[in-house]
Amino acid sequence: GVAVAGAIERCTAHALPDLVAKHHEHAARPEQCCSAVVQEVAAPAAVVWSVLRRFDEPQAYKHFVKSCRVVVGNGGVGTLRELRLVSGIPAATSTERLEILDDEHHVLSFRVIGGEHRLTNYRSVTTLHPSEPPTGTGQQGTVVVETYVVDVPPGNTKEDTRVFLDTIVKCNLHSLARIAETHCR
Ligand code: A9S
Repeated sequence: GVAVAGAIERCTAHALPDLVAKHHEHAARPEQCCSAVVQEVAAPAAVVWSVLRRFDEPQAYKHFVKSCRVVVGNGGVGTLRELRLVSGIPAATSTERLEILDDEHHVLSFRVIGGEHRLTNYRSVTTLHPSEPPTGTGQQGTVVVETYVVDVPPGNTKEDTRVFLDTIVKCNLHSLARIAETHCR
């Protein structure tokens, strides 16, 4: 899309290493919204990454996913997955493409390219950052940063869209944290 000067909203997670900060710069057009969610984890980045990087197994930590089938690829960039979602949410399926999988810098990005739901042009980027060990644990911690951009569905406001999607992303990252922390016990 064409960027309209002055009407562009930029979502940048601040205070990140330059190398990964650039991945979080989504330029949202006026009819889009973007946001950032941060989650602390009491487990080393390598452990968090081992769960996050499995593009073929999102149901390991995303509670809204009932099942996942890889339709193209082997888990690397370009892999396509088809999700079936749990009942009770306004969506049934989602087709998603892996855009970035950087094992060295701990960057993962995917895009929603189809499915029975109302999210058009959803793209998210997740990065991991080593942090101070949470007091008492003695082991390295991790800060997870996830940003996304999406079209605001017709009939919805930016604010509603952001509240809905932030809730889902927070749930996912909270669950990712609990699972990584369990791996370390
Ligand atoms: O899966 C994610 O990482 C993030 C989101 C926001 C997923 C959204 C979703 O899977 C539902 C939870 C089903 C909500 C899709 C693709 C559409 C929805 O409406």
